[in-house]
Amino acid sequence: MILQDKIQAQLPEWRERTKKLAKEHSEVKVAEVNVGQIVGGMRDIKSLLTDVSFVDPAEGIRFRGMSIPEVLAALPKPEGAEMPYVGGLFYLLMVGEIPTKAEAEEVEAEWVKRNHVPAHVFDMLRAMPKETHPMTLFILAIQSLEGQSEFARKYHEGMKKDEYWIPALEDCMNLTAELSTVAAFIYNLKYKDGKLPEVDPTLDYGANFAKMLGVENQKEYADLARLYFILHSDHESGNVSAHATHLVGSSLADIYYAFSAGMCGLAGPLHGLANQECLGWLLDVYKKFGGVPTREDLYKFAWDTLDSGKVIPGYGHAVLRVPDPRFTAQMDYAKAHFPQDDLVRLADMVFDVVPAVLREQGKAKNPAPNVDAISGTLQYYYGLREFDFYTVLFGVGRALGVTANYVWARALGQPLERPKSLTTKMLEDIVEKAKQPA
Ligand code: CMX
Repeated sequence: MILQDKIQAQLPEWRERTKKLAKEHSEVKVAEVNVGQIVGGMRDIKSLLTDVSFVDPAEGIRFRGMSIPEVLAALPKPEGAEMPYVGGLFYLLMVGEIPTKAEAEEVEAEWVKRNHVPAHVFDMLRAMPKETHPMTLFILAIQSLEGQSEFARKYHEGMKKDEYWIPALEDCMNLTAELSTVAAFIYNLKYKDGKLPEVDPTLDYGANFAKMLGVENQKEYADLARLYFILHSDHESGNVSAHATHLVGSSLADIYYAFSAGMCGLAGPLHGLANQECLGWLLDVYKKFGGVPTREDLYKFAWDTLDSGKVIPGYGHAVLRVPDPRFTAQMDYAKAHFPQDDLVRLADMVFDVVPAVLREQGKAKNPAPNVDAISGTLQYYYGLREFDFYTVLFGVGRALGVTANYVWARALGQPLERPKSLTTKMLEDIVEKAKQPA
C-alpha cells in the first residue's frame, strides 16, 4: 500500500532524530510551567510532539508546514473539481509530501476498496432511539467497528514494538474509509428514509459523500465536502479531540477506542459542537428580527447572549489570536458561490459586530471567529438543515489528522502519556516559597 511504503522509507531518519533527542538532549529545557497554566487548563504548555500540523497563534494552521491557501493550490484535484482530493490531503498529512494525482488517486482507491461497514453497525444504529444525538450514534458506530482492529489482533498474538505502526495504519485506512459511510448512514437514518446509496468506485471521497447524503446539488456539495474535510482534518495535538485520541492511543488502545474518545471530546460545546450551536445562534437572530438585522440589533442580541451567561459560539480560541484561516477559507467559498444568501450576509455581519462586543466585554483573549463561525452556514445552504448533524461532519474530517498522528506515534514508539499532578496545597506552598527572598 502506497502510504505504508512511503512511511517505511522515511522511518529510519525519523527514528534516528527522535532517538537522538531522547538520548542525547533529554535534559535541554524547552519551557517553564507557571501556576496560571496549571490552574488554567494547561494553556500554552509546550509538551506535545507532532510533525503533522502546527498552529501559529498569529497565522493559524499549517499542515506539514503549508498554509491553507498553499495546500488548496498544491494538492491534485479530481477532473472538473474546484477542491482537491481528500485522499491527497491524507497523503500529505501521513507522508509530509504533496502527492501526484496518481498517488492521491491511489489513496482514494484504497478507501473505496476498504469501505465495507459490517451489517451489525447499521443494525445497532437502527436499534437506537430516534432522538439519539447524531454524535452519540457516530461514537457508538466507531466503537462497534472495533472488532475489525488488526492492531488489537496482532498485539494479542504478539508483535515487535517497531512493527506496531503497520497494523495501526491498516486500521486507520479502514476507519477513515468507513467513516464517510457511517456518517451518511446516520444522516439518512435520522432525517431521511434510512436507505443508503451505494459507494461508486469511480467517485472520490467528497463526491461519494455527496452521493450518499443525497443532497440536491451533488457536484457543488462534493467540492464543499472536500474543502470541509480538508479544513477540519488537523489542528496540531493539543485540542481536545486530537489530544484525547493521542492520550488513549498511548495506552496502545487501538484507533477505534482512541478515536471514539476523541469524538466524545469533539461533542462538547466548547469544541466541535460549537458548529451546531453557532448555526442555531444565527437562526435565532434571523428568526427574532425576521431576516438579517441591523448592526444595532445584532449588537444588542450579542450582548443579551453574554448577559445571559452564554458564550457566543464560533468566536474565541485557546491558541489563535487572529481570525481563523479555516473561517476565511469557508467565507471566501461562500462569497464566491452564494454571496447573496441571507445567512452568509448575516454571518458576515456577525464577523463585523461580535469581535467588537467581545472586546468591549474584555474577557475573551481572542475576539475573532474560529472555524465553527461559518461552517454550518455553508452546509445549510446546500440543504443540510439538520444542524445537530454538523459535529459528525467535523468528526469525519478530524479523523484524517488524528489517524496520521496515531500512526506516527506508534511508528516512533511514543510512550504512555502520563503527566504529573499536584495538590492545591502543594501549589500554595510553591507560591509561598517563591515569595521568600532568595
Ligand atoms: N463568548 C463569550 N465569552 C468568551 C468567548 C466567547 N466566544 N470566548 C472566550 N470567552 C470567555 C471565556 O469563557 C473566559 O471566561 P471566564 O474568564 O469567565 O472563564 C474568558 O473569555 C477567557 O477565555 P479565553 O482564555 O479567551 O478562551 P479559552 O482558551 O478559555 O477558551 C474557547 C477558548 C474556544 C473555549 C472559547 O473562546 C469559547 O468558549 N468560544 C465559544 C465556543 C466555541 O466557538 N468553541 C469552538 C472552538 C473551536 C473548536 O474547537 O472547534
